[in-house]
Amino acid sequence: GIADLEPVVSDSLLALIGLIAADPRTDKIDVGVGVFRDGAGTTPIPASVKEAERRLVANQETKAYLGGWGDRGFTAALRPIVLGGHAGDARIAGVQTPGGCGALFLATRLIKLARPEARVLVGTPTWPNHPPLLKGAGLETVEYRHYDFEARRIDFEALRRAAEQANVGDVLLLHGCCHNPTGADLGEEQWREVAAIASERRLTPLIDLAYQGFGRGLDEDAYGVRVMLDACDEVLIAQSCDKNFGVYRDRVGSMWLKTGSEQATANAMAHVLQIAREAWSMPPDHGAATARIVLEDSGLRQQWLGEVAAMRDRINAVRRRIADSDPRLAYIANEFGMFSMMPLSKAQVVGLREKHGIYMADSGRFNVVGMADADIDRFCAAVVEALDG
Ligand code: PLP
Ligand code: TYF
Repeated sequence: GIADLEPVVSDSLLALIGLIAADPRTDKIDVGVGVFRDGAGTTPIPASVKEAERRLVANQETKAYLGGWGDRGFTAALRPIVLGGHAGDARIAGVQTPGGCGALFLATRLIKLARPEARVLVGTPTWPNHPPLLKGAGLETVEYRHYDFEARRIDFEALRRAAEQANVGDVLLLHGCCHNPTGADLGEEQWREVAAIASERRLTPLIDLAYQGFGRGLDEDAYGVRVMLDACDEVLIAQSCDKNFGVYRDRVGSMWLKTGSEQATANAMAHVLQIAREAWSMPPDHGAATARIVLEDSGLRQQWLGEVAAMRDRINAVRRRIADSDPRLAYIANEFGMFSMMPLSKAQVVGLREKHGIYMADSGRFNVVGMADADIDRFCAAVVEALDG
């Protein structure tokens, strides 16, 4: 019965939020959960988003249901940002979702529905929410090593081998950019190579695009998406606006599907809407409507592009400073996005918490921009001390 359920082993990232809150020290440093913070250490609502929200509240005349697709203007405005030169391809359709998680939910359930025997190739380590999502969908997974912990870079050979050994119809789960937790992204040539294998072996790429704009640039970060769309007839994209619009709790995202024909896509999307109906029926509106207003207004859009660039610039500047603090951390400058793994044991990670009030995940994953500018030197000194100790 309900009273006899086993206790849940909670997501350690989310558990960390509780640990940090319980620490009474005023100088603690939270590099745990992945939210962007500016130089002052706060997670601001971008000014373009704040203004769009004002307009939304002032002008919205009804909150009557929009239907399972959500705000069609939102997906239309997002289309060129995600798909680039493929935006005009009628074989690609997108639906609004509650965040990237909602998009991953739809994509994985669709795979299970269409090809129950398909296996999903997952590079390790990956975002801790990926395995439960895949398990929840009932999909079998095949793990390969994404990250070489000794060399501190992507283990591209392992990815290539896994893709070459996959069965026709298997799914390649790939982080579009800003790999979480390692920051180790594929380069352009590597994307092209994987796309060629996926095309030849008829694999379906499922690209998780949660941090577009936080790595090399808004367009550059979608390079992998575009190359896969060039090469493959069947592609799934789980997209999130929560980070690049700074609307995390509003749950804004989209799921995109490409098949070999417009008709097959339309048919499959009807199934996708059915899957959504069983989970949330219709996606929440506020954040998506806000993002639409930003994208449709040329002034707000320009302002938002600048705000995304500023977030990206801070990420890369802090990476540089950490990398420059010790040769053992130099690799951090070669990675992208908010996350990186410190070469620390769990005992060293716990030591940093106890001695310095520095909170990173047990794995050594830390949020590069979790700390304020004023805390960077202290953070680096404590990490270097732990590495020496
Ligand atoms: N995918 C990855 C790799 C993430 O890090 C996140 C972060 O939360 C998501 C998907 C889902 O994001 P959302 O908060 O939009 O559901
Ligand atoms: O990896 C992170 O920190 C973010 C936030 O179940 C997050 O992606 C973490 C865990 C989770 C949902 C979001």
